[in-house]
Amino acid sequence: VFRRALACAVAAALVPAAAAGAATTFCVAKPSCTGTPEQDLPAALAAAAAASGRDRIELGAATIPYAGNATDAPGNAVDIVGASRHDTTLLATGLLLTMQEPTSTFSDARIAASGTPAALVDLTAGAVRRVDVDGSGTDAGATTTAFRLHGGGAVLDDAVVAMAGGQADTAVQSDATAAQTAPTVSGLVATAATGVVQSADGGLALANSDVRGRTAGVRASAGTITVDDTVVRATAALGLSADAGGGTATITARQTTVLLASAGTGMDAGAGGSVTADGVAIHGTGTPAAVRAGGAVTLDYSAYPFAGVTGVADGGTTHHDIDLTMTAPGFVDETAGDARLTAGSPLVDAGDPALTDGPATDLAGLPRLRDGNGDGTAVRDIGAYEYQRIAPTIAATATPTAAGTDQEIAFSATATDADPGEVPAIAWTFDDGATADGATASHAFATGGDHTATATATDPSGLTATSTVTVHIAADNAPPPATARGPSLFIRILRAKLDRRRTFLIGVFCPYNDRPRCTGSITVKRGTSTIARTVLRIQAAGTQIARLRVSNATANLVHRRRLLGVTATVVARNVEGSTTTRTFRVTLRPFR
Ligand SMILES: [Ca+2]
Ligand SMILES: [Ca+2]
Repeated sequence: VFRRALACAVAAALVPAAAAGAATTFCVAKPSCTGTPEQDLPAALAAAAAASGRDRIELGAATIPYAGNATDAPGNAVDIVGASRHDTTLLATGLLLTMQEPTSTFSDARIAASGTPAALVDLTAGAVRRVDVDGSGTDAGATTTAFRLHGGGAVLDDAVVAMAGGQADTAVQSDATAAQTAPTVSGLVATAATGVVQSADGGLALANSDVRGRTAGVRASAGTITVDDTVVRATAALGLSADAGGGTATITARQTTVLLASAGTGMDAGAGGSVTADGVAIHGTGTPAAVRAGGAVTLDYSAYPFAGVTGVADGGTTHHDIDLTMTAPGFVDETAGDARLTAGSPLVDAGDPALTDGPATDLAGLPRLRDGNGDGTAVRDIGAYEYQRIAPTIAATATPTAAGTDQEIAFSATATDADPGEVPAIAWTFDDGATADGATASHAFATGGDHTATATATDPSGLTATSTVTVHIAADNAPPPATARGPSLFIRILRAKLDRRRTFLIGVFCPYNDRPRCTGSITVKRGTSTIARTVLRIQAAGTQIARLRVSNATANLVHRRRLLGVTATVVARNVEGSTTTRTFRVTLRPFR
């Protein structure tokens, strides 16, 4: 609290000094802007440099022509803000923006490159967020670097960089030196000849990214790159490669997944290069790790096919590694490039149990340190994604929720699961002891009162959820309410218990508005066999008590079984000839 109060006091003290020329807004290609219109980005940055205090440059939802490099010099604090990465396009045939002021920002725009630019954004300092690069329009032979990072703690966050195919281009290059603060790159989705490269003796931190390199995904030719919670895609290419050619170059990868295809190489170390893997999964068609002369690869708490490793002194045998030679990694959909983990994956909870620091979230932004196997201890998984082991949810319904005894009720349940690819199994239990499997079930209760049906969802990790629905069963064997187009009949089962003459009684009321009469029949069936039938001839606003007689054989069956479910169908016409048909269940009971 004291530090915060002090910071506020310092900020308050600074305001009067900056207020003289504070917060001027300049606008490029934005007619609705309330600030000062400027011709292009270089002119806007020059105007901001002439205005004291922190300024803002707003870029409109437009395609803005290239007007040469714009430089944000140290001391010129500015926020360059576009409409969005989809709405503001900056064209660039050469270097677009040089940022040197540590507190300046550039956000929410897209850069469309053409020609043969050497680089597009050059960051000595400052932060770039939500700025995409489309390099597909560059000329053949272009060696464009989308983002060039130096020291000063430059930040690149949430960028989608797609460079042209077949060229020697680079998404992100850092040449920070050991004396400078390491730049950080996160949320990068990159496709280029080289995805991310460190080329001086400083450091670079890469996290939460998805990098596809046509030649190499992540490469250190000097210095050190740390890679966390990242997917590297190596199709006929190198995934993580360190090769200093004289000095030293180091890559330390943690909780990273390398997907190989077309004879790619997951981890590669040449002269002076060392690659250290802790919690790294490597799988696909190719070589998981290869060491050339003067290089070193170290693997621990990692998973890869042991048989494919070449030149690693203690490959797989002495550390806590998992052999994927004969075991699948259990990705959600490896063919589609989805390396999230499923419940049965051997990578779940197979990371370093002693590792309790590091990033709090995985590549999907979900929590690290989850107890994925349910043994009570939360341990990091191997790879970029953490299996979450989230319980399913379920909601059950019944149609109808009120019915007569022995009337079939349709039960339905919808189960969901937040873990990718998990489809919970559904099972039903009814309070009369009956059971059923599947999302839907049909069941009739034989006795009146409230009854329950419970649906249970079970996911592949064994976690469950239940939902119970209550239905009311009318004890008097009453049929369901009417849905009529013909006469609005009222029907009541007056007596379902057989008498000595083997009869039972159903009352049918024909209402006044169907005058002068209703005519029709009642047919009672057991299965498809008719066991009783009588005709209806009811004067308007009158009731007929229909007496239905069953055979001796049926009466004996009722006597033996004590309860016999049958189906009664009432068909009644009014004088206009409109017909109402009503079918309902009747449970016959024996005389004795
Ligand atoms: Ca875990
Ligand atoms: Ca689940």
